[in-house]
Amino acid sequence: MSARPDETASRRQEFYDRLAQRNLSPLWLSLAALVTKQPSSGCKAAVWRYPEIRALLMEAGGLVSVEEAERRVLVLENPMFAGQSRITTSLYAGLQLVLPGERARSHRHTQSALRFVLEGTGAYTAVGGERTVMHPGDFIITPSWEWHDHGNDTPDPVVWLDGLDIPLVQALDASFMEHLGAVEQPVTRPVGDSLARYGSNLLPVDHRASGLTSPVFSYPYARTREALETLRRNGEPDPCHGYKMRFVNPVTGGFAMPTIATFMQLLPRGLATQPYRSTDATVFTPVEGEGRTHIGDTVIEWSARDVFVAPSWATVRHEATGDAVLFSFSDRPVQQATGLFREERLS
Ligand code: 1HN
Repeated sequence: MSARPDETASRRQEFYDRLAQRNLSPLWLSLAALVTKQPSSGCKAAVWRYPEIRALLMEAGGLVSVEEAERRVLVLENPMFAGQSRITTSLYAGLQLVLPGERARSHRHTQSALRFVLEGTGAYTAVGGERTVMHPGDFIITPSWEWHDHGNDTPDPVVWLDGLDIPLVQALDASFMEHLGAVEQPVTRPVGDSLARYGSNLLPVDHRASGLTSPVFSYPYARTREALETLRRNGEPDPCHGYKMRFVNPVTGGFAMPTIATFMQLLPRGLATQPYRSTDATVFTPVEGEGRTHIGDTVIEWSARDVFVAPSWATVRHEATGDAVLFSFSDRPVQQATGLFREERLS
């Protein structure tokens, strides 16, 4: 074969066009982009500042009723994934507002959700017939396919961060959703029931593991904070993470949710952590304090209730200018279950 280069190119193009008509494509043109040497999604380090989003959320409160919206949420979209409702490649995040007197009607879906309370005390979310009362810093779970509705009978707005596995469920094409047909599910258990049953280092004597999600669906901040404080008194921080704990399902010791890992870490004032990277892109929200985080070449200055995201395999270093507490979540359970998770300490 001794064709001129431009002749070769045009014959190939004509061939590729015929392939496309039969829903075929040549792997040799896409292989390098499909199987990369390292994670290379478009996901980019980014930050959303609370005062700015809060103002926009309140504006949304005046423009759209909760009945119309179903959930009044501003979606945090990674700047590289505009229009795709994802903050990382696999996870969704949004800020939700429930105004005084409002009810967000009951529905259920196969997507799992976490709520991390940013502002407001005394609103509630109901799951499994039990209401849980929200305080700033609480981590609350809505398991897959459980009815859930929210209400706010306090005089103040409540704002929380939603984290869902929407892009994961989308990738698997396994989304189902339905409405209860009533605004609220019947309340069948008193406030605090599941915490007493499952969240007190005790389990009901005949409890058998069932379901993939922690039966403790609310992890109050007061308890989490106290544990971190005690750890600080008792020993040295981890060089990469400070005092970092993961939320667990007390029945299994595994992550609290099947698809989303959640963490809380205390960074003492002045601590500069050593560089660390992992394959689980992570969404952070500071609960207390101030600092900055280096994510690859990006430097993000943060204070309480901001939200920022670190992509997969980006090098992360935190610097706490005051005592700081960070909540974070990622898709680590999925990566560990499939043998994909990698992490590296770089110092
Ligand atoms: C949802 O059900 C809630 O129940 C929040 O509060 C955000 C985003 C996408 C799909 C369902 C909620 C959601 C959502």
